[in-house]
Amino acid sequence: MRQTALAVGTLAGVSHLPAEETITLPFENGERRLVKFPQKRPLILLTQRPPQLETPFSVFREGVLTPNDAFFVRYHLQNIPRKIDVKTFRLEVKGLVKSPLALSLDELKTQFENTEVVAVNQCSGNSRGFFKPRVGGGQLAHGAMGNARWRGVRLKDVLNKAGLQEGAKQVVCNGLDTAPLPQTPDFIKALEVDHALDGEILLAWEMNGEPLPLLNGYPLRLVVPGYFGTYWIKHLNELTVVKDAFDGFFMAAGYRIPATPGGCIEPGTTPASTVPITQFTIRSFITSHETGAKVEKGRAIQLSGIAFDAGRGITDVTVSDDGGKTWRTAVLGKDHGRYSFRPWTFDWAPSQNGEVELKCRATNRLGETQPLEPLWNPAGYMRNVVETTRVSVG
Ligand SMILES: Nc1nc2c(c(=O)[nH]1)N[C@H]1C(S)=C(S)[C@@H](COP(=O)(O)O)O[C@H]1N2
Ligand SMILES: [Mo]
Repeated sequence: MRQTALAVGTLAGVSHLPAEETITLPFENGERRLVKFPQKRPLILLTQRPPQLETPFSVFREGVLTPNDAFFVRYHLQNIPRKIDVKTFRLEVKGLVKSPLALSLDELKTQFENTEVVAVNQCSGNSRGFFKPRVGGGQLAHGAMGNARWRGVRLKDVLNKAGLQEGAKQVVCNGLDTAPLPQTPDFIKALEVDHALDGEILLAWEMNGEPLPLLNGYPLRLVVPGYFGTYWIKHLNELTVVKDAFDGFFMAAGYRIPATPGGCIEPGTTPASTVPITQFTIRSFITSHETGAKVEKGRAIQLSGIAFDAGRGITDVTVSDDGGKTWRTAVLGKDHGRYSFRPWTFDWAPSQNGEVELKCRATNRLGETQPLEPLWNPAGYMRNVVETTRVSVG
């Protein structure tokens, strides 16, 4: 199947829904508008220019894969591509390589083995709106994550075709979006060469069986399983192999966490030193019910949800219906691969009237689990505390 240039419309085509189309997120000042962008259903608006859209949490009830039209959108720079012609699009591979490449999408698809992975893409700041004390940055609820089946080729195969030269240290990854002003840093990320060659990272053109939506990186993006979204460069058109650690703004200043074992520090303090953020911490969510839901006393129902980690493998999810005093084991659902959301279910018959605190907690193959009390860092990254869903039984 040959892809033609995608008619995406322009961002001038954004339609604003009537003002009553709002959603209230479960933290202070959580009132948000829902806005419809091209190829997207109405999503929670964070910013218009650049587009930053959050997935309404109810979407995670629809299934283990997040639909493309509901998948969250994160950009940093105002100049995002509005229309891309795949006929002229090239991925350049340059720098410390033996033979520089400029590959069309067709060449990528036909010259390298195609492969797929189901993997979670999650923004470092997912759930930032729950941080106490509050931190600056997009006040996100839990919808800056999504799980999709990505199809593409291995970054490793493309780098090996170019041939790395002696002394290669990092692969610097850049996309078509640019900064509005010369003094604004471009959004560029770097991967360690060992990571880039480990065979897990994909250059993907397809998401859930369809070409990537424009706002999720059409025509090509990096998929870095187990790593925070910041590395998943969209509209990827440049890979530059370098011999020194890349020191662009988004590696040297942005997307860094305290250099402490869990990347966290005492709330309200400043870290002594920082390191770039890397892999996901383990998380789980109840998706069948949201805070405010009403359930019937004595009537058996099923709670369901998702768990994920950096790819170690979820081994266990437990559920509490008494605010964390006692825990019982949930049943794990189909395994879509170690980087995917892992669904789980739990049969429950609420036995007491009134408000009930439901919680779930995941554990992985390494024995890592979620903290019962929230951790904190100044950028509001990597939240993974056991979450609470308050339902009323009556
Ligand atoms: N070109 C480009 N790629 C990018 C970004 C960006 O600003 N520009 N943001 C990154 C960040 S921080 C995240 S969380 C993910 C979000 O992916 P999505 O918009 O497809 O959900 O894209 C990443 N890739
Ligand atoms: Mo992000």
